[in-house]
Amino acid sequence: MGNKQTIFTDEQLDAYQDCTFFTRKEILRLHGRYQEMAPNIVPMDYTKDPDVKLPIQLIINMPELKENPFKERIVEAFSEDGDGNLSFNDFVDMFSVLSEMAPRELKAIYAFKIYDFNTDNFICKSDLEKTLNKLTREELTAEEITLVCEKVIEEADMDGDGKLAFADFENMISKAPDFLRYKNCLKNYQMFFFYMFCCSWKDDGLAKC
Ligand SMILES: [Ca+2]
Ligand SMILES: [Ca+2]
Repeated sequence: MGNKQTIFTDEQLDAYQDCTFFTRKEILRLHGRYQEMAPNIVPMDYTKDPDVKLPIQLIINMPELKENPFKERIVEAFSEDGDGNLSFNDFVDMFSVLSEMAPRELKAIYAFKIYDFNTDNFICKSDLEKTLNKLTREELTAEEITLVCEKVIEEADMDGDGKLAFADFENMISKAPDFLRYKNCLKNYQMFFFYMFCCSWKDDGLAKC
């Protein structure tokens, strides 16, 4: 008695453990971080599943995301309401996918969502241009960006419809296992793809949470 946590029921913690890569202790720690961002909104008692969401502006200022050029897209990809607001469940899912324990296949699914800026389930030329502009912090000229994007689509588009479905994207990533050796080689378009993929995830959430 006395030191038993009362934030979640045992069943809730078991469910979080089953659906994420976290231990009970890590879930409680994440609740602490979620709560401290907005102590007036987030209750200490989650046993009755309170309907609480934190706005994207609070989340993107977390140290794990602050420097990431895709921070808004990352948060939006995990926001169930689609507006970028995160419930505690969304918040836990996001950190779980960002963690080192999450398999590459799962990260790939979310990376695809992140780069699909206009959310039409394809990565098209305009999505790639936005991605490349963010990655290179606008160091490339418009012509260079267009050239790289055309090359990437040409190489990765297996069914020839001019845009990349998830299968194209996944295939491209799987062809580039030695990414680290080629990190700075933007001329190698396959590597560029994997570079894109890794860039969103390079700050692993769990280590710092
Ligand atoms: Ca798209
Ligand atoms: Ca295609």
